[in-house]
Amino acid sequence: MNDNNIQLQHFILNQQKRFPYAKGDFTLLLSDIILAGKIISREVNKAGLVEILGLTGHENVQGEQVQKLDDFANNAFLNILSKNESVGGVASEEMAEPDYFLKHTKARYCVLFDPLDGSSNIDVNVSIGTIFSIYKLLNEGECTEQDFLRKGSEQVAAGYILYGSSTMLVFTTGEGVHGFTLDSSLGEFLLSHEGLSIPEPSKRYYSINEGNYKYWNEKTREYIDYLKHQDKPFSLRYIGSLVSDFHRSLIYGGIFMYPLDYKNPDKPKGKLRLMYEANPLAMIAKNAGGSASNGEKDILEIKPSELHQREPLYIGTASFVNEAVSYINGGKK
Ligand code: P6P
Repeated sequence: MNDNNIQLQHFILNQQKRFPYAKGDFTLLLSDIILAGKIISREVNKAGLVEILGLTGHENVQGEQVQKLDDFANNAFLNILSKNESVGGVASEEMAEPDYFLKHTKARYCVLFDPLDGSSNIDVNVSIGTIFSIYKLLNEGECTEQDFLRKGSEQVAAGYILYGSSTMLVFTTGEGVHGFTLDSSLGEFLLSHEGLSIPEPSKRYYSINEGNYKYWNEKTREYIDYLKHQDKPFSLRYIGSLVSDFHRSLIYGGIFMYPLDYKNPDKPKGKLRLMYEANPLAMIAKNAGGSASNGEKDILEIKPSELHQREPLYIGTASFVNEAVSYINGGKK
């Protein structure tokens, strides 16, 4: 464990000193995302109490409207980032189109986020998460759709906030991957995992929804069967909440897979979103020595054609990802 007295903001400022061009607005942007995470964490942690505390689920004792957690999380980001003049616009899983902050004529960044991924799991007290991705604007001061349709390799920062047994923020700016744990008594994220690296684990985990087995193509089915018939088989771990399944793969090693599914044989598709799920997690995986693929190419090298584009995802320990992708593309074991 690390020295837990390093606050997240101090850590970011220390990192910023290495970027002479940094004007502090990037640090302020990360601080705003942290604030949104704290606000969402507070709401997520009391979600189960809606009934118990006599909160109607529509209007609480303070007469405030109790929003669906997805909407609440999305609004938390919008309310905070729309006041940050370095942000030219945001895109969200919860919004069909980006929100452009036209008055921010000196903006330098745009932000994409999944405000509360896996939120249906909150009803059964399973961890859920926020995922975010930050790009520098192509032209300072103006934000257009093209600023959002970027390869993941152009991200300047990416991260997630995991609302679990503790609230953790994990992020990278390309200078390693670092984890911070929220000390709710202080209201501060404190450094708990400096310099995370995805291990090549001796105990090998794979993470996939086996319930989709009949919807996979033959090579995918063969590969999963192969994993189960090793002398030393993999162990299956599947939470059904992307941030949790990825976080375990980051800490313990292993591979998370969401293959193409052929429910519609004429139109096979992935489920997970490229821009605000796969790309940010792929940036983290890469900076932690792992990798991420859509089964054909590096996730970070996919040029998106639309904002809410879905992709298959293979992410985690590099050797496991490489083996899986090679096998499902006809490579021999
Ligand atoms: P399935 C949650 O709804 C989510 O978007 C991700 O968090 C998770 O990885 C995936 O869907 C689970 O999908 O089809 O296994 O229920």
